[in-house]
Amino acid sequence: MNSLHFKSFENFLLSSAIELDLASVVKDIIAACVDISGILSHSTIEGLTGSVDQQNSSGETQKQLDVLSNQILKDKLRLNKSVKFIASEEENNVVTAAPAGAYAVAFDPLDGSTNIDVNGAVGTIFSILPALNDGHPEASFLQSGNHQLCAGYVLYGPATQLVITFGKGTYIFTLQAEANMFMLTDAKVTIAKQTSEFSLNMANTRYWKREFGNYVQHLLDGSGGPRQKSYNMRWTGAMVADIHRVICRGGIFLYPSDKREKVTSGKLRLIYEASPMALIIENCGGSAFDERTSLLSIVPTSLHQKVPVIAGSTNEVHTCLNYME
Ligand code: P6P
Repeated sequence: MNSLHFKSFENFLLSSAIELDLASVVKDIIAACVDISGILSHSTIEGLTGSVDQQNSSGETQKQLDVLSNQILKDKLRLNKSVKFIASEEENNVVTAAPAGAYAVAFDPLDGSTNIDVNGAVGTIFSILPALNDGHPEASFLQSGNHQLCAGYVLYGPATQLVITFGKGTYIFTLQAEANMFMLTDAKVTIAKQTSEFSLNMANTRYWKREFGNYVQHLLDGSGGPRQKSYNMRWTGAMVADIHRVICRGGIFLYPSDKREKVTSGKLRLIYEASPMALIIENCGGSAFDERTSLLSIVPTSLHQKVPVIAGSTNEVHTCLNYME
């Protein structure tokens, strides 16, 4: 095993010359995620699973652990003098923190939380943008995804893993709990250009636009022709777990817009899910689009804007986009 595998996240930050204040914000996010990981591991015993009697801005019933994870991240970041604004999928409005802070942090505190009750994979997705000093606090989050200084997620699976990019490649670290350290386990990850695995909720077939249905038929027919290949399908119900599989072994993740009233612009949130995942994926040589535009170029118009997501192995993403034209 080469020396990379024993490089901690701490010395990765030092050797990558990440600006110290930005590094402190990332370390606080990750410290909060380690706390969340610990709570998840005994949530069933402590009766922390199940829902609370309230909904988030997207009209989704909140889980106890959505609320708790959100609070842990907010409490940690409010203490960091470099964090000016905080936005969360679980908060209606921007939380103002340190007035002189240079950064705006957005996160989905517990993506895929419906998996909690069945001990499925869930994760925290985060995005760090430069804080803008003019205008309304929301303005800092209405910047296109290519303005992100850092994006990452922590996947709470059999292992707790951190996947992160600062715009110069994507890296995977694995938590060594006894040492309370994240150790580098994959440097400069690369997504295969081709794939034979797609990630899609097939139960929505009747709601899809015709063009998207034609693309899915292409997948089910095995792409026909002399290159006949059959596709496999995986869908976990947590974007963070499905995207992680795509990053690790290739694939295409698909959540299109459809005819349902709440999904006419897609289901996934641009600021908290799509933009950070797009930065991570593009830094692995993959592609990330809505149904026609690069996700990183989309300027959000509201805090909880939703977008379609077609992301992963570049060749398959462009095959899908060709059907959508
Ligand atoms: P569906 C979780 O609620 C989420 O936002 C993503 O993590 C996940 O990919 C998607 O929704 C699952 O949606 O419609 O299959 O339940």
